[in-house]
Amino acid sequence: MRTQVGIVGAGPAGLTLGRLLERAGIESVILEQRSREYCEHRVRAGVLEQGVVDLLRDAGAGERMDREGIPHGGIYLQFAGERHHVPMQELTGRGIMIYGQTEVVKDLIAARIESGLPLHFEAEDVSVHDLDSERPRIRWAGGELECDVVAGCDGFHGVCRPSIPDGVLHTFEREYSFGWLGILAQVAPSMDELIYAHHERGFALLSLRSPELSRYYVQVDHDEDPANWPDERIWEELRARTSLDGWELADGPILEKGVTGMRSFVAEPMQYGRLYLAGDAAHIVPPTGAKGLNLAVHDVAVLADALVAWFRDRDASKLDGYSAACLRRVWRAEHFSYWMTTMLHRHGDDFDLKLQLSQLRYVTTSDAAARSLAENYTGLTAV
Ligand code: RFL
Ligand code: PHB
Repeated sequence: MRTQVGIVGAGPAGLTLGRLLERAGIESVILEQRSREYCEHRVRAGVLEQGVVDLLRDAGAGERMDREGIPHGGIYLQFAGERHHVPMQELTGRGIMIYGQTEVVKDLIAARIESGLPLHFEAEDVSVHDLDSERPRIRWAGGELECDVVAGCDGFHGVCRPSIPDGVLHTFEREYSFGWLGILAQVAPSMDELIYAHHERGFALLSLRSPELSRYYVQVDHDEDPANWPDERIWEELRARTSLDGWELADGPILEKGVTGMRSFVAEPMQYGRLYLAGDAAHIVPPTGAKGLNLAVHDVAVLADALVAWFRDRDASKLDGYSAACLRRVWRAEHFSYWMTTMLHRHGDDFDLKLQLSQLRYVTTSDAAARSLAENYTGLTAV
């Protein structure tokens, strides 16, 4: 078997890349180790930047998103017993769309299957070879694929990044001592926009998936066992961290529960020979800035554009500059995510606490500071 672009991983990065290449008339094969069912139900991100919304629309994958997604023009920051609105749309002219990653993935899988293009689920023992040659190959239990280019879209724990020889990559990393316990609950969200709450008991985030489904998080230790959190304890803790006079969170049946650790990570460069890394395979951000999925889509937009120049015009300059072009946005998102994370979570000592409160006060009283948060959150147009 051979193809132009062999794509490892059917997450947002791999599926979006496949779609963009299809629109440009470039062949690809996607290999995914998990089942379709698993990929479509892995609960993760929920916030799409304006630019990602536009890109999905342009790629012909935005129809259901436009019907069922919920546009938001702002967020709330809550601290010291006060809730402040950050009017992002007003400050920047841009907003966000609430539409689950699970739904983006379902739409892209359905579009690919409708186009009759190759997408192999449950591909076992995937490995990549001859990356520094002109004919890199992907092998798996079901066969071998000869490619012009391999796209490593296989997430943080994938096989592509570790296949790059020692000494090529420079990695940058920060681990955090805390994580998030996240729940998906069958209850109408109690708020009209997301609430990021700073509290002495720890951070809480109130988000949603639809008018009937809420997605809530509380800060816990990074290795916390979800078994320590019966439903009643979760609701009590969410209430303790988010209640205000005259406002209380409504509860309902919990459908899903899980703990996620947090990490910042970047591998540079994001390419080696004919292998190009995209999304979580190359970088991780803590989820507080809602940037992970958005960065993954931005990477593959840059990669698709570079591949078009190369396949159509034999112009390699954009492919050669792929990593540098992506890393500017990646590092901006790394800083923003780190900043949001350290501003909002309980960590450090009383000095840290005082700095957090001062920063939160500044962001909610200065237009300039609020605009800076808003333009990063909704997605910078020029980085
Ligand atoms: P993915 O989604 O991890 O997809 C990688 C795919 O590769 C497959 N794979 C392999 N396939 C073949 N062979 C192998 N050896 C393979 N190894 C792995 C995997 O099965 C998988 O299908 O990476 P991708 O495409 O780069 O997408 C990245 C995003 O998924 C991630 O950044 C976001 O979910 C992060 N994130 C958020 N991002 C946002 O933009 N906004 C948010 O609101 C947001 N909230 C979140 C988040 C991540 C979270 N968790 C669970 C980490 C909230 C949470 C709780
Ligand atoms: C989510 O809805 O899952 C979500 C929203 C905002 C974040 C992270 C996760 O910052």
